Amino acid sequence: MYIELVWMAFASTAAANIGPLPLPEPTQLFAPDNGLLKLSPEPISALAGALLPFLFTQSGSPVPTSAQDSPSSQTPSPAATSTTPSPAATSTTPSPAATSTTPSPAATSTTPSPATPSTTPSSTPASSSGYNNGGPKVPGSTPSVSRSASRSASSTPGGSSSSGKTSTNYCMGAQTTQTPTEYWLHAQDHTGNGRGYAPFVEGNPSYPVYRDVTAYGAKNDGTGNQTSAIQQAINTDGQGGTRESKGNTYMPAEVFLPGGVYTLGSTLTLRLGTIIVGDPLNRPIIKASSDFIGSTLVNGQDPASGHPETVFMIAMRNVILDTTDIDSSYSFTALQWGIAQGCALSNVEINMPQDSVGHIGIHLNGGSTIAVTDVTINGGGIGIQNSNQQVNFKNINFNGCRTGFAATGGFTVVLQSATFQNCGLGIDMTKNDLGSMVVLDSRSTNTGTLVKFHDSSNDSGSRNSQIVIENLSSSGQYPIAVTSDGTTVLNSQSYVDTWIYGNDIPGSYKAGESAYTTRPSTLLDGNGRYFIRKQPDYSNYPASQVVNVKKVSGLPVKGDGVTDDSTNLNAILRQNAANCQITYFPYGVYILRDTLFIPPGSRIIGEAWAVLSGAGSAFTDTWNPRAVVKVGYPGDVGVAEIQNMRFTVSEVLPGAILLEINMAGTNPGDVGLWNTLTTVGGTADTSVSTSCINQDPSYCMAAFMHVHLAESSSAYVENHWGWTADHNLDGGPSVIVISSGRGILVESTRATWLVGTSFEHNWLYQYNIHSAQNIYAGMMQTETPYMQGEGAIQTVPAPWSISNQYNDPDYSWCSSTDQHCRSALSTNVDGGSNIMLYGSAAWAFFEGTWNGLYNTPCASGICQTNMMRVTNTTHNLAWYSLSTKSTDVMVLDAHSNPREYNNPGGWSGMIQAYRQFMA
Ligand SMILES: *[C@@H]1O[C@H](CO)[C@@H](O)[C@H](O)[C@H]1NC(C)=O
Ligand SMILES: *[C@@H]1O[C@H](CO)[C@@H](O)[C@H](O)[C@H]1NC(C)=O
Ligand SMILES: *[C@@H]1O[C@H](CO)[C@@H](O)[C@H](O)[C@H]1NC(C)=O
Ligand SMILES: CC(=O)N[C@H]1CO[C@H](CO)[C@@H](O)[C@@H]1O
Repeated sequence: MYIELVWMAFASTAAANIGPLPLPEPTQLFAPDNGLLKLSPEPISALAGALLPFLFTQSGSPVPTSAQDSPSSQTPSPAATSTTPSPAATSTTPSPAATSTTPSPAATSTTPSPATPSTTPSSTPASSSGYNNGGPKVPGSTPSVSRSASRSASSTPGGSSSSGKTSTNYCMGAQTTQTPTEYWLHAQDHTGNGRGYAPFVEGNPSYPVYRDVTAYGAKNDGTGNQTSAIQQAINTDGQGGTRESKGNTYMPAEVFLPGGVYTLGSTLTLRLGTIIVGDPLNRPIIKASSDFIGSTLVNGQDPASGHPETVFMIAMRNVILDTTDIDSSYSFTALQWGIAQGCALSNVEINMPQDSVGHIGIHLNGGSTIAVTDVTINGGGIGIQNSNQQVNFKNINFNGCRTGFAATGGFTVVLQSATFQNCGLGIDMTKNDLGSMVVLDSRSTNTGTLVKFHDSSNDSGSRNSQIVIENLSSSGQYPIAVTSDGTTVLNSQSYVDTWIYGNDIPGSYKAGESAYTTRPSTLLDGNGRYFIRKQPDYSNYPASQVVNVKKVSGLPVKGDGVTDDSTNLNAILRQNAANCQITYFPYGVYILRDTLFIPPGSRIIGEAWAVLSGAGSAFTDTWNPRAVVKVGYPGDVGVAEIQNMRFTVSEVLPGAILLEINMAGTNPGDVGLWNTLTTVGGTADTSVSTSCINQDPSYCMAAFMHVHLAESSSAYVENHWGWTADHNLDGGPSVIVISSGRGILVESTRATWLVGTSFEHNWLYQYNIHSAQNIYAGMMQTETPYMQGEGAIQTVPAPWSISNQYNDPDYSWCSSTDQHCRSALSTNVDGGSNIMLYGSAAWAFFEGTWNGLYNTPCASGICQTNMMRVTNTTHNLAWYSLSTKSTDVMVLDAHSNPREYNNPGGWSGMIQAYRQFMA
């Protein structure tokens, strides 16, 4: 009660302070970014590998970002640089233009520029199938005899129905309208047999996965200084020691904050493998005291990992960060979030002083994370300052920030469903340190210029700061786009369909061109935006509706990394679906020797990325691959929500499909994944991490495929990392050579949303979008396996075989010995229609054999011949912001085959609008 009153008081003050005019535009007030980023850009995981041998022995090169390390840490430092451009600024950020390995091109005049086909609006709806059209749901427009159906029959788990379809659809729609007084997670058994159990923590069977900060003495009444108590809850190993510098995956900590106000007097530092969870019924406020020592409230970038690109497995959700008691002129950061893949930030609010010049809400100080979702930022000098390599920001609300989003580095950003209200400036790209920005489905109200940016149209060499704006609505008083010198290049207007500033294919660089994008209606919500859905927290369910899989009588489940839990878990999932109950997986490594079938009516939530791990002979036959986890049978319609889970293999399993989704929902998002991972090797819980040391990848064909979105599926996937490991996160050999067959196969025709996903180091491709229809994807990040290309021991497809059943690209366009050509495609778009892709970040770094040192870039500067491919006349393919590194042909499409050479920007090549197949 007290808390709410405090916040309401603040909110009304805030409202009173905001006049009809937007804040004045700031002058430059960027905080200097991490000095490490002065280095020429490194591969995402490179620094990880380089540092790994030292991970447990203090690397000696901690990132100098924590407040304690700063010389001015004894008192908050005034924002000396806030009213003048910071001289250091330009030299401390990476230059995306550092493409010294690419030939220096002559602009884009060498590309043909045929008439652009898509500059007129289409008056017909793009799609006639799907959710927005009413009537019974039919599986797309393809013939009803489905390949996936026949294929799936052969991979039916022994213990489950063998029919092609689940007979009953359970638990449709919303389940409860109650408002419980206690969050169900808090009410779980956290000390008895039902608690999370980390089987790979040696010698500590009572290691506490779950920590309630109040049990460590933290007070939530706004008094005192709670930093040390909460830090202790994060740090403790449960037996008097610390988790600090103890790796990523075997010692997870889910740290729960009940509602209330936690006042901190110094920086709280998260550790690898830490999940901060606030009570969503009463989001806890983490508040900087007025006498705070330091300049960062919460540091998510564990200093022990050395570089932001190696900060894996950190998450924070359901919290409010508050810096309103810190002088608004001081340089102060609410959240330092220089982190990597496998991390999550969701349902977070940040409150900063109004009219601030020095406060930053979230500072993504480097790193390589994929998604930041559902964040509201009030006040402050800068809402988000970003130099992360590639990020999908989704549903971000900037209210009264002097600058909403400040780009200080990185290569590509998708800003989806952002709102700017009462801000001085929406997006600042004047530093020219960001390659590309897509502003999608966003709204600007009473905000100054939406985007101020460096005009790279006449730059020689790399052209950065490229922009696409699509589906923007604006309250209209202020210009939409203005260049650094103040020239308005897109006037104020209430609506922008599509506007392009950057490399355009077919054609050449467009210095501001209006265009139209035809969106399939089935992908849209009621407001004409691409459908999005917030991660469910089940806060309206009483604890009695939540079933802990380790507490079901008669169906014992261990999660101990040894016992086969598949039979009992299958029974529990069937039972929970039938009873409309939520399935809670306390942390554990749940071994599956048979397929785990997730039936319609399932709601599954893990603690700290609970692990489902395939094992044994069911998954060894590469000619008859089987799903380790299978969501529905082809044709099933229902609810299947899955979150905070990791899917993996506990040994080399060439016939394992980690996750197969066949189910669709009645409504968009009924089948959804939030904050999930598929991993193959690299973690403490699998023998793949220790056994795969032969340089010949045929010795370690560790999984058939990460994820299959089958033809009848319709899924919403937010923040998923599909990683075939290039290094070990938690000890083991320093060189591992793992070959997983495939990343994600997307064959869905009904509607698919991929909001911030990544697939790395898979052998035949990262994304294969085959005969698919109605696909939305925002930010698809990939890396090519490090042991392909020139000098590779195995040449694609070897050691794998092309599977016609799974519609593999067959590389028949390459000569049989051309290893540069026979390197994994980042994204293969094969036929299909209505494929809407926003933000690809496709990186290649190494070739030949893998030395684990990250120090030998591809000899010619070009690792592979083709990065993307489009074939079989895809209809209405819109591909905005396509970034590649160290490839020759960016898109092999048999039309213009655009090359990096002609489209320099970003890490090496960038196409801001690829509209070759839009119709
Ligand atoms: C808050 O506590 C931390 C940890 O004990 C301490 O380092 C810091 O100085 C305290 N802050 C203030 C303002 O006293
Ligand atoms: C870029 O060059 C073109 C052609 O020389 C010229 O017309 C245009 O004004 C230049 N733009 C800027 C921003 O200098
Ligand atoms: C694409 O074209 C190839 C070669 O023409 C053909 O074998 C394949 O079946 C086609 N795929 C689709 C999805 O039509
Ligand atoms: C945020 C925004 O501008 N949304 C628009 C997207 O486009 C549809 C029409 O296709 C508009 O109705 C929305 O307002």
